[in-house]
Amino acid sequence: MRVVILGGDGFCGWPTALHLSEHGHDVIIADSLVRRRIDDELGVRSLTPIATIDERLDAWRSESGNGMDFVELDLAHDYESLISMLAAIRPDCVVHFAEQRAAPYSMKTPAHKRYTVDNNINVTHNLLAAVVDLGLDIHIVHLGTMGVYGYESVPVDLPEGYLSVSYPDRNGDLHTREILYPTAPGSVYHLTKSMDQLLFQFYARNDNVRITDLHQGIVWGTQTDETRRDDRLINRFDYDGDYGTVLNRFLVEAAVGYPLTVHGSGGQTRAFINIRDSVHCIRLAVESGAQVSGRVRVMNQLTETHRVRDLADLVAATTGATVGPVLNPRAEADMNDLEARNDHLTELGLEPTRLVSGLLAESAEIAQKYADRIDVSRIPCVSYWNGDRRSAAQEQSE
Ligand code: NAD
Ligand code: USQ
Repeated sequence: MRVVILGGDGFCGWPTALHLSEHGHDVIIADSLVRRRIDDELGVRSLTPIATIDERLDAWRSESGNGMDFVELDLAHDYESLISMLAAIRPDCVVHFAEQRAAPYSMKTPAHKRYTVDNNINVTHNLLAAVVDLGLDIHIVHLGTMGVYGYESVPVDLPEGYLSVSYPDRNGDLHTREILYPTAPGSVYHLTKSMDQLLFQFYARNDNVRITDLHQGIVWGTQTDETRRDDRLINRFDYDGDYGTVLNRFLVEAAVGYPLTVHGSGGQTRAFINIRDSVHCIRLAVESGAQVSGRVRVMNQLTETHRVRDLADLVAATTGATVGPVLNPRAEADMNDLEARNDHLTELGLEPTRLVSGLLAESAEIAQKYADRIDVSRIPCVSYWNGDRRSAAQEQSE
């Protein structure tokens, strides 16, 4: 298939581009490289030394014999170039990763909130409008998040996108219908993913656009079979207080002897998936596009759920690190349970890689290998969800 990857220079997009190319697909990457500029804004760099996009593409060409084209464009603001690109390529599938994806970054200041909404909603809507504008019959695969469901403990396994609801009419007769699962986003970033869902629902109904929305959990790890093949193909690894996600942060913290930063009680339960499973799931979604028609196909993309403090204990046991709870900068429940269905991807062939698989040790080794690139001053998370959280942090430091 001919596949355009929006955001194909990022943490999930780059290994996915390589994986799809390795599996015989003709891949074109579109990216504004804004994520690299955000590193500059924050004064941080990936733990792993990532090559420039040109070096990455050259390395893949010489390593695999497969070329991938690259188009640099701001998908949120350059609609005409998006139209020209899609009209010229006429892809079978577009995989959409191109959003500002860090919850702490989205909560830093009003400017960061506004950037996140402007960027994420515009990219998604520009893509949908362009597909209809050009009359393309293509499949869109979007990377959404498990966070759209929220983290209230519920007595059921979270379904895949839809909830069956029964309600009485004025005569007392019950009616049942399926609705989008009510969203409960925990950050401005997660809010944009909730809004994306409505855009998808509208365009699927109104214009028969074929869409798969992957509700992905927290991705951990860094390398895949393809990114390991040459140092210039190495994937990025974020560990700073804005972009680093919890398990990868704990591994980096362990590598430099920094107490593992468990937020609050650590009773938060979240969904996880290794980067290798993530790229495999996206390939399964792309290759099963013919199954999608009518309403948006929603698939939960996770392999396991864990409590944050259990992860800290696991990393401590694997590496000898200490655990050092910090005041939670986020406004979130201290404790929640979480179970979710992932039947769609399991039926398509997902074989889950569990945390106990040995890959945790591999990721810990990568953190150790590049420990001299770690700037410990960038580890604390100093993005506060609201005034109360900021005041609590200030009081504690006085
Ligand atoms: P990332 O920030 O590493 O990559 C995003 C890429 O999109 C970057 O290369 C960036 O330059 C590009 N981009 C952003 N806005 C753009 C624009 N306006 N025009 C062109 N390019 C633009 O993020 P990631 O971790 O690879 O996440 C990719 C997607 O997967 C996101 O939508 C995210 O919400 C979702 N996701 C990520 C995780 C995770 O743990 N990393 C988990 C669940 C879902
Ligand atoms: N946490 C800690 N210590 C840390 C960092 C985080 O205890 O040092 C806690 C947070 O308070 C939160 C949990 O760990 O309770 C998860 O935080 P995270 O930063 O690992 O993940 P999150 O902010 O939810 O975002 C990440 C990705 C996002 C994706 C989401 C999937 O950045 O793009 O959508 O995971 S999900 O969590 O399923 O919504």
